[in-house]
Amino acid sequence: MRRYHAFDPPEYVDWSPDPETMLEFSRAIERDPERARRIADLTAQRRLEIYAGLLRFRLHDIALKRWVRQGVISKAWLGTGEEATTIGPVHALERGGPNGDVVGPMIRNAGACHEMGMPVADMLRGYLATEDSPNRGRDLHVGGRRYGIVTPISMVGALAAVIAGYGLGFRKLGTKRLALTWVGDGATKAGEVHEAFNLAATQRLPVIFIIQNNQVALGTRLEEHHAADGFAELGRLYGATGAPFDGNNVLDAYAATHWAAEICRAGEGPVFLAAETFRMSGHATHDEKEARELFSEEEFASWGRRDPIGCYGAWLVNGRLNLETGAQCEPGAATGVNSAALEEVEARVTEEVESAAAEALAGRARMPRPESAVEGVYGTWPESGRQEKDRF
Ligand SMILES: Cc1ncc(C[n+]2csc(CCOP(=O)(O)OP(=O)(O)O)c2C)c(N)n1
Ligand SMILES: [Mg+2]
Repeated sequence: MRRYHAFDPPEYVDWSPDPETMLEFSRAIERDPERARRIADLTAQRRLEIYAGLLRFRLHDIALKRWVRQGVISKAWLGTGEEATTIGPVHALERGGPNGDVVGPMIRNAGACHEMGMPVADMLRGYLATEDSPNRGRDLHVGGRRYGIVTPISMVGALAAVIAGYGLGFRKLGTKRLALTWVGDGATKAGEVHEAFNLAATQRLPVIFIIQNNQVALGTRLEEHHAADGFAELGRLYGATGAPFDGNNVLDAYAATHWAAEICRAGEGPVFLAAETFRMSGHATHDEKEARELFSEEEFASWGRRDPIGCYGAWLVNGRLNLETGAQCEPGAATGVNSAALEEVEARVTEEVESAAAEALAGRARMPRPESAVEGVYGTWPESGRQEKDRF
């Protein structure tokens, strides 16, 4: 992927595949035969779609960061370095719009929105708070039922209970649909998250909870708010199924979620997946300096070597699959062809995100009418004219 010196984490600016890290990447996807089988089944096209998803997420974040620098918006919450924890799982779901699986993304999981089908322009409009933004300027958290995305609110932990509710609804309706959300390491400490976990476990709901351990909650390091050894045991402690995955390895994330979805659809949910990853920037764009002081240079360097886009791209380029023909080959034999395939994807996604940013900015002058703040809320529903399809 092209580097953006002004926006990328410094560790990525000069990134090249580290042999030891790439070995770990391969081991992670070969370790479990169940997961290895699911990855082997991914066609060349689906592998490229996953790559496009990772790029779209990072480029969306870069577009926001550029707007912050230009003074268009005051700050932005980014998922830099954590993209695989969002993109892999979404690609393992049945994405059927209003009739498919449902996701509840937190702000760190913005990439789930575009991979569920929401146009990037709409996501960016959410930040601009314009009249044409998905929630008409109310909040930068966006979603849409037509895409199967529950619009989050900023209170961390609240979504876990809503997603358990979706699971209960799907069960009662007798569908095979499932609901998935991400719970940050910090958010696991919110009381309602425990209630959601317990309800889902006791009712065996079709829900996947991904504990996204990025080692930090705002300015608090993991060990200051969490005394246990990680989150891998969490599912078992609630009497449910659980497993860890490598949060920087998009294929491991995909395979673990694909496996979990099967369990949920068989009526044996919920599944708790524990992802280990790292926040390569600040909590948002305002505290990058403080975030750099919270962890050592070595910690940033070590996680930087595991950049999810760099690693997956390098794995694809030197892999056993010719991405143009879909044919198996000797590792590295299709290097040139595969590089060209990735470059083509990147050119397309870059153009998509750049056009989306321009499109969103074009609506900047149209801010919502102040009176509209009381429309479309409980007290005035449904007189405000919103359609049933927009309702959550
Ligand atoms: C109930 C609640 N308390 C506090 C906050 C302020 N806050 C926003 S994000 C955050 C940290 C969340 O940490 P974590 O769950 O690990 O998610 P991360 O930001 O690391 O992705 C806090 C304390 C909030 N939004 N909601
Ligand atoms: Mg965190």
